[in-house]
Amino acid sequence: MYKKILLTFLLILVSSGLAGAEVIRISYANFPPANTFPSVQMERWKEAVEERTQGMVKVETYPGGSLLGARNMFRGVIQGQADIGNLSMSYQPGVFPMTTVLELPVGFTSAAVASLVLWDLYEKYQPAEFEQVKVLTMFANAPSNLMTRQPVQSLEDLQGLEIRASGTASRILELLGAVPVSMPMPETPEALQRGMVKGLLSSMEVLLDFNFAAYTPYQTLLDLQIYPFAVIMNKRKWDSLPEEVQQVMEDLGREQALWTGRYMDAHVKKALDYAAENYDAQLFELTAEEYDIIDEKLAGLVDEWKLEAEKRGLPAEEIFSDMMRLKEYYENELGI
Ligand code: DTR
Repeated sequence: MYKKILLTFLLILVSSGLAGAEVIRISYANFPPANTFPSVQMERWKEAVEERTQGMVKVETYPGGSLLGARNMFRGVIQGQADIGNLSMSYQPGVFPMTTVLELPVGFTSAAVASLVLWDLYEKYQPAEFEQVKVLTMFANAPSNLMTRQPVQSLEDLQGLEIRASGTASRILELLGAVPVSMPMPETPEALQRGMVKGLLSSMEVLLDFNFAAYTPYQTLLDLQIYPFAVIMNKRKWDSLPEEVQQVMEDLGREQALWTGRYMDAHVKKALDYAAENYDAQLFELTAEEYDIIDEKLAGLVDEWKLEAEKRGLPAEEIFSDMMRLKEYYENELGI
């Protein structure tokens, strides 16, 4: 099958006279370091595109904020400072009213399911929040858990604790009695080392990828919200690409979402082993009663999102019920 696609592509290439065309160079900006999952997926996407276009396209990757940082990624791609950029919607509260539905604490149990739900919702609703760019793929991290410098073994331990988060996760911490300190992930290591925060609420692969296991050897199992990401391309750059190249990228959209989700889920397990082996990390669980109290305290977030989404002209009820339907479907489909 793959050989057939390859042959067809080569025939199109030759017939369209593109065979001798110049290499198309594309810059791809990312905000976290090269070893973190958003940058690892970037390298996989680069390899897939270069291979499937038979070298017609050369993707130059810029991890670690070396071209655009977390806070100026969206604007930077729209203005053409980078052809492609990877952004985390939670860093710009209010800018992405539709896709932040994925940040609600609705019990996602894996990044793979959350990534497919996010991608399908984006494809169906084509939200106006992304109309200035071409969206190449979307994905999510694994459910967020607490990683702290000191043990948090009860909700009482969490009261008044400064915890780093972003987007809806900051609101969640506020409702649980912690003190949220909002910042993009790359600013978290310094905040932890300087004692500005006592921990963070995010997916636990960062115990390995940012070596947070060294600073936050205590984890509390909450399995709360996920953070949604988008990989976007400058519209003028997209329009300039040959149709065959655009087709390769279109075909990668959903595939890359699932690849990244699966990578993330496997990487969390690796990170927990690393933390236990190297830093004697301890993973605490709360009591059943406390998990019920958390559900009660966070119950109002869904209505908060619906109200804001309706105000922004979105079919909130329809989007939310689609998300829950897709979540159940993919949990069964993927068996996770
Ligand atoms: N939005 C991010 C989610 C995240 C989880 N792991 C990483 C690694 C690198 C960058 C971002 C992330 C957060 O701020 O938690």
